[in-house]
Amino acid sequence: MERTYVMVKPDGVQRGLVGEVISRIEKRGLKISALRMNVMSEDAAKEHYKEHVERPFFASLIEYVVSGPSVSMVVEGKDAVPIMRTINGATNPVEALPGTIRGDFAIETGRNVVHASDSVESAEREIGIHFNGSEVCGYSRIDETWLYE
Ligand code: IDP
Ligand code: MG
Repeated sequence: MERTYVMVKPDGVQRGLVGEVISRIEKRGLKISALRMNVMSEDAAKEHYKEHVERPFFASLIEYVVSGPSVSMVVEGKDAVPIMRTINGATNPVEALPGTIRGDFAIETGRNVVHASDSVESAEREIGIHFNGSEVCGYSRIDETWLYE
């Protein structure tokens, strides 16, 4: 099983899309093993996006992601990392296919509603920034025997 870090960004919270995002994750069959709403600290945001520190959009990205409450999740399942990236759609919503979150609900890259880790290594790093081990619940979904062969 893989784990990934998923965030409904502040625009997604303000636009009432938390339930929509969670619903897509749950219906796909992925397991939510941690869930929290908070205003991300600037330190956590800078650590989270540190690969982009040299990019021209870094300051506005940090400002955006700490601008209001966001919802953080740990999402688990077989191939959870690539499946969540596919659920979210392309970074630039112009290129995101209909049926993806960004393809259905976003217009601009700088307001693209959701985040999901881009690799297993990034996922473990990001989960470590945003959650304590004790906040992550280990349990089985009752439908797992019907999700996995
Ligand atoms: P990802 O979120 O699909 O992994 P990244 O390239 O890692 O995409 O970029 C992280 C986030 O930074 C994007 O989701 C978006 O919010 C923001 N971002 C990336 N490129 C731009 C840009 O050119 N302008 C404004 N914001 C950007
Ligand atoms: Mg990324």
